[in-house]
Amino acid sequence: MTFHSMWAELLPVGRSSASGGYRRFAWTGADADCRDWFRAQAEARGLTYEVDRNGNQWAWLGDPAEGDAVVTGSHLDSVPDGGAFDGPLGVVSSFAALDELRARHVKFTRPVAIVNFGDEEGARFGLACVGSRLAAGQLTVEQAHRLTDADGITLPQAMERAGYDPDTIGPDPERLSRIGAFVELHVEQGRALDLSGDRVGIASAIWPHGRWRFDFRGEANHAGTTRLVDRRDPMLSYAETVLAARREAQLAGAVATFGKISVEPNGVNAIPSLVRGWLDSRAADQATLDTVVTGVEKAAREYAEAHGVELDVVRESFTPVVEFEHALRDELARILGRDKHAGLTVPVLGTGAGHDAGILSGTVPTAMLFVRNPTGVSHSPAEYAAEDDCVAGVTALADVLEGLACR
Ligand code: HGY
Ligand code: MN
Ligand code: MN
Ligand code: MN
Repeated sequence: MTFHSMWAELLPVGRSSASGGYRRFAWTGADADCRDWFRAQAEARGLTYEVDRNGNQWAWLGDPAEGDAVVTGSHLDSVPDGGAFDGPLGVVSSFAALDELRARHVKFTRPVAIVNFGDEEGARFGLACVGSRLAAGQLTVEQAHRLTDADGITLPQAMERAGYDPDTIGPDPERLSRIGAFVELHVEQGRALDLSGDRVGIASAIWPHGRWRFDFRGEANHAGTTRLVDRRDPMLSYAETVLAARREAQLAGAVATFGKISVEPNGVNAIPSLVRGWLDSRAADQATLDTVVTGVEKAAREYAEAHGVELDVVRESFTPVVEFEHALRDELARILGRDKHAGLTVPVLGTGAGHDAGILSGTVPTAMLFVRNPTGVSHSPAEYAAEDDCVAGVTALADVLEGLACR
């Protein structure tokens, strides 16, 4: 199957006809369809298919027990109204790269695997990279059991309903110890490659990032009859906090976003009793991120007090800075530097986006390839990469796999 035909097959899965965006949330029907697709791709190629204890899917060429495997892959789930590329580009390119290597008649000297990590985006349960975090022991079983979606369904319940055994979840050091190198190909989520005029780049680092939940609690009351001075309106302190986040991020050269909010009772003619907003903040280094989040929280407390509102701030997740392994990165640069399609020097770039590769990097030598995104737009239906660039990404990934697994 060509890149194009695999891409076309996956394209309609979980796509909203209203927005054109994707809603492939972990352990839902759309996710199951993506997983079926992955399994079919593995089986069509005669690869050994397996699902690990955390629900991540693997397709093996060669014997995993040999160890020192070269693994590639990404994720198939999406954010709410996400684009087609974030995640799937890496998985589809992995299968296409393997096909290309087989067409080159290379001789593999190490086992190779393709992986689809479950619940990378955290759109349903609020925590990103659940599958890789569990495997790497960066999320405990107890924490995983407490993850709950907007309908009150817990992660184990959702897994069970999707036909997976939730009792097996937990650290998977044995499986990770078989991996000698993990390379994740991903659409770029910025415009660095477009600006440098390159189709493919190599990742240097991932910014530290996290999610914080701000609960502003006030008093529900009638929107028509309650005098302004008598109100304890949490929406006001929330709104001021959004502005403070922008200010703090701008001052620090970081980013801060309130992209999700829930309001109770959520009535057009009621002053809210609760406004819950989620802050996503990221910066190039830890100290800067701390400054931003501390600044936002301090401002939020002042606004809350001014409006007679109570505030709780909970850090829901945090991922420290990731510096990808230099030796593997240099190896990728050496391999790709030989190729005309990627130019003589391959750009090396950092990113503010989280990835399973970042989670694994503490345990396994890990690297990433980025494919040009001409607008830089991501986490939106407008996310795009040109087919020529995707095909260049496949060739680059095939070259990397050949360089690593066929020496
Ligand atoms: O960066 C993120 O928000 C997610 O991990 N993809
Ligand atoms: Mn994403
Ligand atoms: Mn992604
Ligand atoms: Mn009334």
